[in-house]
Amino acid sequence: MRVAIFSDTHLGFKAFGREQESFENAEQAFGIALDNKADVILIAGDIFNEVTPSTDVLVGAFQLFSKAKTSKKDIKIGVSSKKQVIEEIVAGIPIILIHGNHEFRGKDYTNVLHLYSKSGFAFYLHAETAVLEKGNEKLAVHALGGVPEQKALDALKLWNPKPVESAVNILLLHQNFKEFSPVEDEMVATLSLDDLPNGFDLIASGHLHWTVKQKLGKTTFLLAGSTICTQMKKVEQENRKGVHLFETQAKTIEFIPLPVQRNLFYHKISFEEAKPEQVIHKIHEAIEKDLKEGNALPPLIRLKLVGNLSKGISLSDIDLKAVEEKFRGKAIMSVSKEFSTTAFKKKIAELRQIQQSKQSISSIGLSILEKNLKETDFNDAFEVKRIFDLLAEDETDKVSEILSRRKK
Ligand SMILES: [Mn+2]
Repeated sequence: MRVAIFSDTHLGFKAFGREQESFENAEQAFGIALDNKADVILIAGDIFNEVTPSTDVLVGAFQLFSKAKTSKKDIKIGVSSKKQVIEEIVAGIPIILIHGNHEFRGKDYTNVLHLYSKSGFAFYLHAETAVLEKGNEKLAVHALGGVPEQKALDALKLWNPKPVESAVNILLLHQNFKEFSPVEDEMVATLSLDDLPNGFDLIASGHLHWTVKQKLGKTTFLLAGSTICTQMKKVEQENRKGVHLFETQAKTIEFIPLPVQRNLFYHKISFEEAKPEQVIHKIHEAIEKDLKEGNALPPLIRLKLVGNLSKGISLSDIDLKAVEEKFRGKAIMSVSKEFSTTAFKKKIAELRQIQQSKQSISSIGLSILEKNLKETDFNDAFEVKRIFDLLAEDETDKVSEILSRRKK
């Protein structure tokens, strides 16, 4: 059998005026699956961008799924879970779905994916196994929808899927993995590749929007990646969006990229005491270069600006309106200004110096006051230590009396 796998279509994603892109890309993905004569289509979660998609988006998904339903091919599929055993012959090419974190809802609510399984357009599985038969070949798809990351390890252990004997076995997930996460935090990932069960031919996960394929013993592990770029992560820059075709007999995976897709360019530009016009110039330069390399679709350009600005220049002095205007319709820009200000750096350095000299709290306070006064035109107008001690004792009336006496 030939299995088409893709993920994270995020139907209904519409940031930056890209309303049609999730559908255009998903349509290409279905096209690749059908043109290459896939026997089954697996989508590993985040099919929709919202928990409760708009009617337009729901109808759009019905249109997409119906392409597979009306494709001529009869395959036998049986779904078994603790709750039910369904055996049926489906018309067309079966689509198996799991929910992602974007569709995830608590027990008390019906998930949007139920709509497509109840109407016979797809099989929505959660902690269930579907067995597909074509001639005398068997394929078992074990599927677990996305669960909150801190519960993922427990959920997988509790479900404890076992490969079906005499079948090719695929495990489908929608989770993060410690190996692909820059931070160690159980809210971000509890699963590690070592926790994955043995005996499966292929373990494919959605959620992370880039593709990774690697061997775990005899098992092939696949991050399916998304069909649309929603976050402009650096790792997505060299990573094309597309469909994976898994051959169950040869156990090979072929990746077919979507023929039409936006380029993503990621830049981290660092500055040293920069003036606004220098920052703007660098941004122009980067975008012009990207546009030369691009294809017909306006590219996504992510600019991360770091370092520091020259003295007295603040973030609001970097006005990007003219740049945005110039490249409107030619590029989709996202700029993050992450400058650290010189003044702030100086303060940190001073505090560190004082802390290292291990002074008492009150003497630290006095030295900060003295330092700050030196930067004004105070010119030793009063006795600093005396005023400081009076303030420490809450003698504010006396302090204001001394200070106003000075003025006269
Ligand atoms: Mn996603």
